[in-house]
Amino acid sequence: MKWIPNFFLQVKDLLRKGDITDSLFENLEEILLEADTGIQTAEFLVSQLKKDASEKRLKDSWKLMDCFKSQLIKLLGETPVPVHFAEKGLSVFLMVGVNGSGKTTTLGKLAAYFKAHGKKVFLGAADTFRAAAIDQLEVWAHRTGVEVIKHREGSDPGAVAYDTVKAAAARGADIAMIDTAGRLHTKTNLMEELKKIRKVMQKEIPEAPHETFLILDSTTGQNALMQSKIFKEAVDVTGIILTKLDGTAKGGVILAIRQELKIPIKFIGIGEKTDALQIFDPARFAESLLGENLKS
Ligand SMILES: Nc1nc2c(ncn2[C@@H]2O[C@H](COP(=O)(O)OP(=O)(O)OP(=O)(O)O)[C@@H](O)[C@H]2O)c(=O)[nH]1
Ligand SMILES: [Mg+2]
Repeated sequence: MKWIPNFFLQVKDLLRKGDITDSLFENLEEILLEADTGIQTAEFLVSQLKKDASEKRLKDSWKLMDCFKSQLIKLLGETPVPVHFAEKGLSVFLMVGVNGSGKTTTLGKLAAYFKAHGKKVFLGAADTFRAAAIDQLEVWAHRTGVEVIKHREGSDPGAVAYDTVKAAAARGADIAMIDTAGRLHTKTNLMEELKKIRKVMQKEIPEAPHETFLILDSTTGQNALMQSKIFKEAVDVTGIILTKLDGTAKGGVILAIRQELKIPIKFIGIGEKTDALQIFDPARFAESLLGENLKS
């Protein structure tokens, strides 16, 4: 599945033909801001391009495309950051994020992805906030042919996480993935609840969770960035999964996250279907910018 961020197309259009002028740089900055890269990142990118243009004495705007691409790669890092697995035995992945960000859907897609790579996967329905959340996870488990551990609606999420890890380990699974609620029905703080889930699973596997994935909805733009800061402080996020990049012009948030938080983006979600998940590969992402012949 090929996905090209909206703002890439806009940048491409802008640089397609014409001279390098001040207003070109102004327009470029505007596109980046609209795409939610944040002021810091937009200004940084534009100033780098201005520098490149004057150092290389460029005249035609399309020649800036290569510079833009290499700046993107510099900003995002050259290679994908791989998923961290346990050295041996069970790897535990915790999914966190505000409600509606795409935790359960992403967990379903990941289950399919890992299963296709020969892994035995268990899912834990630790979003006990509502019965529908448990049902939704079961649908994904059924669809992908993996096991799910659940308790009743309203039960203790920590207990579900513990049982999932324990059952998965006992049955020789490779991966246990724990779904969590985006909000709570009790007065307990969401962050406290997540800390508790982590602590409880560590009774069974001290290194768990091997990954804490923060699921962010890219359509919320700069808001996603704010959320990351809160989650990062509370639960030691190890990787970000950015969802709903299909059909949003806000893809620039990818750049802001990398620049401001220094947490790697490990996967991106580009649709609701099982296969609409990609490993985030910075070089390929930047490459998609140059996918078409610019001079034509
Ligand atoms: N277009 C698109 N939709 C997505 C993507 N990921 C998730 N969704 C949709 O977003 C909605 C919310 O997804 P969920 O997975 O239920 O989100 P959640 O974080 O588990 O939500 P809560 O359980 O309420 O906290 C659903 O309608 C999903 O189909 C994506 O990459 N692209
Ligand atoms: Mg959910």
